[in-house]
Amino acid sequence: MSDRIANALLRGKVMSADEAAQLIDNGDKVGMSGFTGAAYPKALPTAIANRAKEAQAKGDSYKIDVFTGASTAPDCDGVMAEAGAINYRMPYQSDPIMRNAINAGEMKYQDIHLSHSGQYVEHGFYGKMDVAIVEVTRITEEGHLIPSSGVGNNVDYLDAAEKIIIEVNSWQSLDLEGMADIHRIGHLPNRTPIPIVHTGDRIGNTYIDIDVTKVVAVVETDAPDRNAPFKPVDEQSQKIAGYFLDFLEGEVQGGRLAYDNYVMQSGVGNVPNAVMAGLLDSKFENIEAYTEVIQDGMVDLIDAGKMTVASATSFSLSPEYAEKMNAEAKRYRKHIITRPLQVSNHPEVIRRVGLISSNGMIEADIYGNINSTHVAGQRIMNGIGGSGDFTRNARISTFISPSDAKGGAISAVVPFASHIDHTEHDAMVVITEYGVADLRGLAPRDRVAKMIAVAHPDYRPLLEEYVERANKSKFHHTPHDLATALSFHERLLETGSMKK
Ligand code: 0RQ
Repeated sequence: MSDRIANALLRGKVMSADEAAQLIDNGDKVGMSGFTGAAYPKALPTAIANRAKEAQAKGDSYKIDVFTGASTAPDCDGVMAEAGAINYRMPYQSDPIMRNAINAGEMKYQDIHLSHSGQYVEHGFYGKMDVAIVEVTRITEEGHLIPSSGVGNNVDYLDAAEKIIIEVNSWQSLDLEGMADIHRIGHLPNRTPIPIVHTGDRIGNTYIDIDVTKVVAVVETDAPDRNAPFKPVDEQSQKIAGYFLDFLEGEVQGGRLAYDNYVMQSGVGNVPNAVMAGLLDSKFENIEAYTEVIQDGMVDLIDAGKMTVASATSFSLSPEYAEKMNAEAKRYRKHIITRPLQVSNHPEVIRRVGLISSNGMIEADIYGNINSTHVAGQRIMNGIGGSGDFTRNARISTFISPSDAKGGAISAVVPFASHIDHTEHDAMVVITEYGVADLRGLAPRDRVAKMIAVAHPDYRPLLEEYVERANKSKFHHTPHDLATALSFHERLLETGSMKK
């Protein structure tokens, strides 16, 4: 194993996770690797959770602030949340235990645009960063770090932290070396353009250079990334995916897209997977992804020769595909680039490559405002993630979602979104299993009929009733009846259903 630690100084820092956790103090700000179940530290989170439990048993407190790239896994966010080891968390999570702790007010969470998170640390918005804990696949002789299955905010945290703890994970393939493209966007006021013109451009190093004197511990691990298997594609997802593909076809027919210049960004989940399965049999060729995470569907598109390049910051693969990636990383690295989050999600590049974004949502309102994060305006689900980075800067932004949730008790189309992540100025197209609401070029009142047409039929009469009331307003640009604008959500909280 120590052949993965080629640097002599860092080889001398090898210790157990429990020993390394002793170097993290109560109240520390800790930047961790980790992005959608990949590349997160496998050993330190449990050691930190154990420290918190030991402290609590003695009547003391031990809590840290945790910064990552995005969500992690049960053996990272889950164990630390369960132990009450976290005071503050940013920028994204999707762990059920952590979500409950946040919604119960037991820990604090700031859900922010992923592209902002690294630079907020760099700019000192959080004060000093005490520790960076970063998983790597290998340390070179020079002390350079070879990223594992994701990059996320690692560069920013390694640069900012006073102490560095490295986890060297032998489960991660050595053939991942060469996949990462590490470029620093530079410090203000001397930032220069990011020289990515095409999604596949490589502009940096395959390693992260660090100040090795900051390394206080190196911990060896061999645990797999804990990505969850995808749900099998169901009929509803297939319908939504079908409408999305029809939409793309319409763009080709309208002369706004060609079969060989589709650049995709895709959120993760059931529907995006169905979209990618649909693309396998479509006329689209030479598809490129400039996105946040590499998913199973993209791997299939690469294997089928349909996708030429996928640029992202991390993997988000099922366990089966993660094993396949590890076994065949040498082949895949010709098609896959992992970049720092500040590059993968950078507005400048997103705007330049002209991608079509597609993300999930909690709800949309009749004017096209999108809520991605809060159920009934209060209960956090996951977070905005990179959806804002992509939506705001996409050539065409789409949201794809079932028209209802929780067995029909919740409508995904509501009079007024109870929390707005993506405004009506950014969202262009909303797609459900009832069709496509193409809102481009439409004044707010002209969007209403389109949105109601993609709502679940059970909710259309309630939405029509609302519109009738709203239209009595004396203002006719974006009419609302403020007294009942949130009535769907009120009913949900009172009765468990948005239905009357
Ligand atoms: O809950 O798992 O308990 O059944 O949300 O919903 O329909 O499976 O869809 O997995 O795409 O998630 C918005 C949460 C949708 C996700 C959200 C409940 C539903 C279910 C999952 P259960 P589905 P998805 C960045 C991409 C923000 C971040 C983002 C998300 C669970 O897409 O977190 O876009 N997005 N990142 O029942 C109550 C509603 C609901 C609801 C769904 N209206 N009210 N619960 N659910 N709608 C870019 C990348 O490149 C990755």
